[in-house]
Amino acid sequence: MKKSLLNLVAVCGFSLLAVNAYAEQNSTGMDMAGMKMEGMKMDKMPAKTTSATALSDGEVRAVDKDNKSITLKHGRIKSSTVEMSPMTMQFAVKDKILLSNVKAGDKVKFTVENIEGTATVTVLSVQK
Ligand SMILES: [Cu+2]
Repeated sequence: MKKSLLNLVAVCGFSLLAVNAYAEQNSTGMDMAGMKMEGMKMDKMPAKTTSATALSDGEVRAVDKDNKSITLKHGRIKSSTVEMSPMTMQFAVKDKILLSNVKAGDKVKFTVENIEGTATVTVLSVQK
């Protein structure tokens, strides 16, 4: 019993990586045709695959362009690699250019991914 559960987890993990890689190349995202689904419960999949590109809400508290970081009061985060409850914290920013149009007080939509162990903002857009 336990062993088959472990196998299932391993298969799911690998499949998610494959889907993410595919999505980045094509942006069609949900093409599951090539995946082997036997022995896998479908209700395990939707939450993770659909959240891969989901944006989180945040409010900017501070911007530090020199250190490529931003402090956000953020809502719930659920990206493909990061899950977090609402809090205020500092994030690394993948590219300095993301900070060029943003300032403290702005409302933003953003995505955070785990890049080499650091929660890093990869997408950031200011809400008007
Ligand atoms: Cu947080």
